[in-house]
Amino acid sequence: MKKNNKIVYVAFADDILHKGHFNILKKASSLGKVTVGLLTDKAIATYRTLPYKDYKQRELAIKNIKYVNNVIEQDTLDYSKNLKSIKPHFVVHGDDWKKGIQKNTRKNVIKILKSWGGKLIEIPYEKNISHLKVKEKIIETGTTPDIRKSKLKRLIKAKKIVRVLESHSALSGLIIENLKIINKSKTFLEFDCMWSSSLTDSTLRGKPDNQSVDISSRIDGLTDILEVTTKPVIFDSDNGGRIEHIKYTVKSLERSGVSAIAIEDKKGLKKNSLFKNQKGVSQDSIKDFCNKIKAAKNSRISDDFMIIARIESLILGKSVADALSRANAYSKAGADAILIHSKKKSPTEIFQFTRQWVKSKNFKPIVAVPSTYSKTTEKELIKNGVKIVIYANHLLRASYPSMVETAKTILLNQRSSPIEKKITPIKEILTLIN
Ligand code: SPV
Ligand code: MG
Repeated sequence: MKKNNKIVYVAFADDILHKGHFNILKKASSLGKVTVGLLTDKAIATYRTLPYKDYKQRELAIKNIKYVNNVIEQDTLDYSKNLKSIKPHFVVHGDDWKKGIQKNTRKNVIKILKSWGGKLIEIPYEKNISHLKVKEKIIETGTTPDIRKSKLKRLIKAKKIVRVLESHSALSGLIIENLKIINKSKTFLEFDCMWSSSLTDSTLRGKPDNQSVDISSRIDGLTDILEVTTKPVIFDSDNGGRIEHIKYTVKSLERSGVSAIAIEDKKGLKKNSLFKNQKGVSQDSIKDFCNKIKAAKNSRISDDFMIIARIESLILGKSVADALSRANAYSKAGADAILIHSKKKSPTEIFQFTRQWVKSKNFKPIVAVPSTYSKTTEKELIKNGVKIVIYANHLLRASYPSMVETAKTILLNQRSSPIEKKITPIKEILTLIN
């Protein structure tokens, strides 16, 4: 067979292209006709953070490279399906995957290619440019509000469950942005998104969680977080305030690049939902709350911005049936997702709700906040139909005992050296913020 009739396969995930990528594609094209298997968001989410650009934008860029003849979807990190379907003579890849999370993928590619005499060609990876360095640059440069905003919908499509952690400060935002773990079973783990919590925003300012901290101060605080991160944000707006003001809140949030607003169906002076005593707190009527949802929906500029309707029926001792009838109504009014809250230690009532809600013709993705039923695993949440899990207050709660212990230790010892081993070295702090 002439060189040009040979089939060459290259899998691709990145969006910020550099010399290393072009070296691979050039080599591939010198061997024959190049088909690029472009990894979908779903495939990428299994081993690293979603790229900056979505599939369609990445496809457009790759299709227009002169070394590429054809682009097809690769929907898993594993190459098997595409390789078996196009039976390439060659697969070309950088040699950087010999180690790390793609090690087994590589072994499998070699094994499959062997069954029809295909070969893996590896190119020495461009050492000066790596994906991580590119990612660092992106954080340094920042992201755009539109790109950040669209990420939540992409994550909902790409992931089994979207993992959200509370951020109340730029520093806590940086932890969420940077923490990446590969566990013992070689699964890539990270938080996908941040929760801007009314409870922790209030606690940070030493005020009760009853809207004493106004929306403007909360958005100011959020700006600090947005300045040093690229991950999406869900904003807890309590009950969204007066219907007349909702459009300004939605517009401010959307302009900042927030992906979703959560609005709860309570009225009057609010109390935190986890307070045992909910006396004096009442739930909005279905009709009035649907009008609020419609007002929020009509104020958003792009479809990427999501309205999350939060149902407080179970918090207020009402039935699962009440919650379900509200979910149906809120969904029809335009809610893009339903947050069902509970303050029970067990997830029983939440799962009674979710198991019925997934069957509804008005179904929208489910958000859960397992603060009290914290023994429940993500696996159980996924099994019961939950799409977004919010760990709503944990970073703030973690910092408090540590600050108290440090203050006490200095006071008791009248010097600071006894606490030094337990707190972050100054050098590490300086590296973090430089
Ligand atoms: C928050 O984090 O502010 C919430 C969740 O609204 S909860 O505290 O459970 O009400
Ligand atoms: Mg709240």
